[in-house]
Amino acid sequence: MPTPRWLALPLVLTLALPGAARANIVVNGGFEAVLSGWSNNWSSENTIVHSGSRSAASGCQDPTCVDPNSPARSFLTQDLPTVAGGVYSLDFFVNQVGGTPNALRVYWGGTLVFAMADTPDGLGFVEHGASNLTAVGNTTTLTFLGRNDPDTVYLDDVSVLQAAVPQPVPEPGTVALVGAAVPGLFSLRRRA
Ligand SMILES: [Ca+2]
Repeated sequence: MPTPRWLALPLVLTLALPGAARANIVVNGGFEAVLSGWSNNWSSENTIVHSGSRSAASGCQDPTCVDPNSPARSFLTQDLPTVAGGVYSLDFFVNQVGGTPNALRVYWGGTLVFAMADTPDGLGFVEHGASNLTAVGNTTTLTFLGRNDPDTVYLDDVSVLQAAVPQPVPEPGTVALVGAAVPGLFSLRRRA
């Protein structure tokens, strides 16, 4: 039975567009669905946001808030679906309201990849991130730990994107085969 023409088309497009659009693998990274998708002891806020109508917030007051080994840590965690060995970039917005002491630490698969401390008050939301993050497996845990003794740390618009994957150069024989196969399909269709 001849292969329908519409089955051949996605194959051609895939070959022509190797750098397809990359999707954010974080669920509810903008916290518009409150804290759905996250394991946490933070709160959801609707007053101070970077975008939309909600952000995540912590008013944890102690150095233990950002100690990953402390039961008193203030954590916001999500298990991300990753490709083992894949390289990712992380991006997010933080607003430390109220002055010092404050802190934010970010862990990727249990490894500290970002830290900030004692940000002055009044800066508003500031964009931060980390790049060249390698996935340790098919699931990688992303964790934020937050501290703000005088008031609140706000987090919004968390995204994790896979870096562009270098495309293997097709074997010359493969290209010739595809090139020959597509006109062949069309000619079979005409004869049907
Ligand atoms: Ca938001």
